[in-house]
Amino acid sequence: HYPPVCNALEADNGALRDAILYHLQYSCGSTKKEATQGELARAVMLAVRDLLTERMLATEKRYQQHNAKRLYYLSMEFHLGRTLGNVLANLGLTTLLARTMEELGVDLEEIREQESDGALGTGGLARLAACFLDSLATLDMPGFGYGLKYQFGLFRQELVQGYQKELPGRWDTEHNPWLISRPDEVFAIPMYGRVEPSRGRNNRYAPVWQDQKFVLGIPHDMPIAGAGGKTVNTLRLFSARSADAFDIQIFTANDYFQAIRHQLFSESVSKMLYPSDVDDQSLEMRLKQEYFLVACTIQDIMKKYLKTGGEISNFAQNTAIQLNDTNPALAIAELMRCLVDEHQLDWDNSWDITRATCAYTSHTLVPEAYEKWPVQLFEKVLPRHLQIIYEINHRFLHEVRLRYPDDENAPTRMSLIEETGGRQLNMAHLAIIGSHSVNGVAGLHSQLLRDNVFPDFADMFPERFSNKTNGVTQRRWLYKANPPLANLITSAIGNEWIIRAETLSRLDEFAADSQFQKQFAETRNHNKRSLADHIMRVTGLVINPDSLFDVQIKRVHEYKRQLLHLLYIIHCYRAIIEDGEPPQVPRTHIFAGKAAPGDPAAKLIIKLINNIGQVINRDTRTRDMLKVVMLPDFGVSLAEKIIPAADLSEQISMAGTEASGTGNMKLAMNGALTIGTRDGSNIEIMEEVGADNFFTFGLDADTIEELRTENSYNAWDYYADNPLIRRAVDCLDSDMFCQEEPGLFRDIFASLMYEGDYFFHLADLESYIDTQQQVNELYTHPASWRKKAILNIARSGKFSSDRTVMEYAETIWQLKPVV
Ligand code: 26R
Repeated sequence: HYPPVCNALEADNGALRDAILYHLQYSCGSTKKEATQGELARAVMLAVRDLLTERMLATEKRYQQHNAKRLYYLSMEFHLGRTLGNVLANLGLTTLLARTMEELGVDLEEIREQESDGALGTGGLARLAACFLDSLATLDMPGFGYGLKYQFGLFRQELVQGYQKELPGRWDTEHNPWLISRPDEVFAIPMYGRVEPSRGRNNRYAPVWQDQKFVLGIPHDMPIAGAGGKTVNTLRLFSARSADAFDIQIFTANDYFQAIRHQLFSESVSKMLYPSDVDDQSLEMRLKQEYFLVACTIQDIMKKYLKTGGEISNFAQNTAIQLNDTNPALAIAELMRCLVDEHQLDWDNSWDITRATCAYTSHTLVPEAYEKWPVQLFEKVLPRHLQIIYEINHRFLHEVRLRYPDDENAPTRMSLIEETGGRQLNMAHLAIIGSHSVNGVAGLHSQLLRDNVFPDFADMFPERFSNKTNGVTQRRWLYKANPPLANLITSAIGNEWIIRAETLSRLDEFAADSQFQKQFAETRNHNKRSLADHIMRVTGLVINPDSLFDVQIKRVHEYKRQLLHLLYIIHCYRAIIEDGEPPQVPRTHIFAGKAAPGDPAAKLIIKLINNIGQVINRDTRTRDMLKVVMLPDFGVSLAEKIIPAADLSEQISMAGTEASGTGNMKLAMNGALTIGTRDGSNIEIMEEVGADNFFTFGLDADTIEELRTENSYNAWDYYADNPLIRRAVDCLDSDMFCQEEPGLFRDIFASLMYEGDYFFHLADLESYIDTQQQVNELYTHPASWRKKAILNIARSGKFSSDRTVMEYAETIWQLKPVV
C-alpha cells in the first residue's frame, strides 16, 4: 500500500531529526548554529541515505535468498536529476521531513535547491535509463544500472548575448552524498598490448593477451529507491584510477614525469562525458570509456555470480544484460573473451551463453548516431577483442552464405567490418548478431528499424525484433513535479495511480465535470504563475501568466525542428505588425534545450530563438500578445518546473526521425495538449488520447521517404506558392533579427532554400500554421480545452515506464518481482 509507513520514523518523529543532527556533527563537522545551507543539505541527504542503505542491504539479501535472476542495464549515460525529492516522494517522507525541518528552523525548499542535478547524460536515452531504474525498483525487480562516474557530466549552459556558452556542470562526483564508494572492490582493466598465439591446456590454441596497460575501476553505488521503499536497488558507477603499478613507477622510475603522465592518462578514462558527436582526437578515449564500462561490469557480474555458487553453464538463466544502444555493445565481445579465455569454455557454448544473455535497444534513426570504430584504432586498444570479433564475423558470414546463396552482396552488407571508406567496425551489427533480442522504442521506430535500417537482419532473424514503446515514471514527472495536480487527481480517484498508472483512466468521467475542471484550472494557474516568477527571476522578462504557454523543451537539433516553431512565431509577428492582425489568443513561447558543442547549426538556432525574443519582446506593438523566452540550462530540474505549467507541447520533428520522444509523454501526462507530427510515440499518444484531443499535422514518414527517394521535394515550390511562407522565411535572409550582426542567419536561409531543406520545414509549414490556428480556436473555449487536457491525463497511463519495464521483463529478460 502507498504511501508506506517508513520504519519507526513515522511514529517517532525525533529519529529523523536526530539523524540529521548526527550527520551535521559527525559527517560535516559542523553545528546547527554554524552550518551553511550546503552542510545542512548534506546532513539531510546523508540521514535519508542511511534509510536507503538499510533497505538496500535487505533487498540484496532477499535477492540472494531467492537466487533471483538479475538484470544489468548497461548504459554510458544516466540522467538522474535531483535525488532527494524523488526519494522523499517514493518513501512517503516528504511531509515528515518538512515538519522536521520546520522544527529545526530550516526551509526544506531551500535545502532541496542546494542539490544539483545528476546529469550524466546528454538526452532522452539517458533520462529513459533513469526512469527504468525507478520502475524496476518500484516493481521489486532485481534490476541494476551500470555506468560511469564522470567527473564532468553534461555541461551547464549559459546564454551569453543569446549564444550558448558551455561551463562545467555542478554535480559533485567527488563528495556526492548519495554515492557509496567501494575502493576495496576494485577491478583491473587491461587495454592495449598484443596477442601471442600459444598453446594452453590440452594443447588447445589459446592466445595470450599480454603487455597490456591497466586501468583500475572503482565502483560507487547510488541507492535507487522504488515507490513504497521496500526495494532499494543500486546504480553502480565506475571511476577510473591508475593501476598501482604506475603509482610505484612514479617513485622508482627514472622518468618521473613520464610516470606521472601515465597516471593522468589512466585517470582520464572517467574524466568526462562525451557529447554525441565525438571528434577524431577524442575517439580513442571514447572507445576506452566504452570498454572500461563493459569490462568492469562483466567482471563484476561474473564475480557476483560465481560467489553465489552459480555454474558458468547456467549463467544466462540467471543473468540478463540490456545494452542501452550500441555504446556498451562491446559487452558481447568481452563476455566471449571472459568465457573463452578465462573460463576455457568452448566457442559454441560461449556464444550460446552470450546471445542468451544480451539484448539490444536502438534509440535512434539519425544515421550519424550509429557507431562505427576504425579497425586500426580498435586493434591498437583492444587487440584480443578484435580477434574475437573477426571470429564472430567469420562464423556469421558463413551462415549468411548458407542462408542466402544467391545473394552475393549479402555478406558485404551484413558484415561486422565495413570495407568502404576505411575499414570500420559496425557496432549495431555486432549488437544484433550477439543478442537474442533487438528492440526499438516506439511502434514506428521499430518498424523503420526492420524495414529500412536493418532489413537484412530482420529477414534472417525475424524473431529477434520487437517493439517496446518508451515510458516515463509518473512518480517523478507527475507525483513529485506537479503536487497541485497530483493532489487533485488523488482527491478524485485515490492514489493508486502512483504505482498503477493505468488507473488514471478513472479520471475520464471527471473530464467534463465543471467542478473538477475548475479545480484543474486552478492547479494550472498556480503552476503558470510559479513559472512566470521563475522566468522573471532568470531572464528579467515579465510574461502574461494567462497567455497560452507553448513549450518546446528538448535537445536543440535540426531534426527536432525548433526552426519550424520559429517560422510560425515570425509569421505571427509579421501578421501583427504588418497586417494589424493580432492573434486570437496571447501566447508565450517557451524554449529550453542544449545544443551539442560541436553542432554549429543547432547553436545558430539557439541564437535565433534569443534574437527573435529580443526583437519581439521589446516591440510595443505586440504588447503582451506574443512573447518568446529561452530558459538556459535545460535539464531534469528545469523540466520539472516547465512541464506542470505547459498548455501546449510542441513535438514537431520531421516524421521518421524521432525514435520515440519521452518529453511528449511527460507533458501529456501533466495535461498539456500536443501539437505533433506523426512521428515516434506521438502516434501512440494520439491513439491513446484520441484524435480529437491531439493536434496533428504534416507529412507522414512514408510520404517523406517517397519524396526523398524520388528527389521530388523542392522548397522553392512552397516558397513561391504561399506568400505567408515566403514572408516568414525571407526574414532569415534579411537582418530583421540581427541588426547588430548583419547576415547572421543567412546560413539558415541557405540550408532551407539552397541546400534542399533536408528536414522538410517548408513542406510542413502551412499545415503547421493551420493547425496552430485550431489551437487558438480551442483555447478561446476554456471548457473544451480543459476537457481535452484532462482526457490527456486520464489516457496517458500507457506511457508509464512501469508498463515498459514490465514488457521488457516478461518478453526479453524473464525477470520476476522478488518480494
Ligand atoms: C546527433 C546525432 C549524432 C545523435 C542523435 C542522438 C547522437 C546521439 C543521439 C542519442 C540517442 C541515442 C538518443 O538519445 N536517442 C533518444 O532516445 C530516447 C529514448 O529512447 C528517445 O525517446 C528519443 O527519441 C531518441 O532521440
